Amino acid sequence: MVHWTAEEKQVIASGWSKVNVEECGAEALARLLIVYPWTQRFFDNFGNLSSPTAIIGNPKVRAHGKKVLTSFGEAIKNLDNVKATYAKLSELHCEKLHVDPENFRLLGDILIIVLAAHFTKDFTPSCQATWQKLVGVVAHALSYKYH
Ligand code: HEG
Repeated sequence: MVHWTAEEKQVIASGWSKVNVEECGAEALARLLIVYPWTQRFFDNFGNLSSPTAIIGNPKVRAHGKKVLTSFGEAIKNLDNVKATYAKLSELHCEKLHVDPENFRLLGDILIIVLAAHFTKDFTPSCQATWQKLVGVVAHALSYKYH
């Protein structure tokens, strides 16, 4: 099981309290779709994704980004139990959505970039390491039910 120190828990709790889930979620998903355009194939029912401007202004991208980051918040509420928290979601992404788990890692790295930009001077190297660990744990938990 993953162990979290009191300091790591503190970094995550205080960082997360400053996150605007709607804004950061929308930004992270839009960046994923722009920087790694092949990820657009999972969202073929989202309408116009034909340019960065279209992606950033797409209300379905915004809504889904918020949904994903809200769900990320569930991992934060259940740090000692992320695998169980995401068991159903892992099954869904594997069996129904067929999302390659590599994409969880890509989104995690993008999320760190988005968070770092929002935290600015508070984003110390040890803070970075803690968020890197968290996105790794989330990606691992979401990949858990893949076979
Ligand atoms: Mg996934 C649906 C969470 C990464 C593609 N994703 C969902 C849903 C949640 C979620 C909560 C709604 C589930 C439901 O309707 O019951 N996703 C989630 C998390 C993360 C993630 C927490 C990583 C941090 N998702 C992810 C990635 C892709 C992806 C990287 C693809 C590149 N998700 C995806 C798709 C759907 C969901 C295609 C269905 C969207 C729809 O049609 O509404």
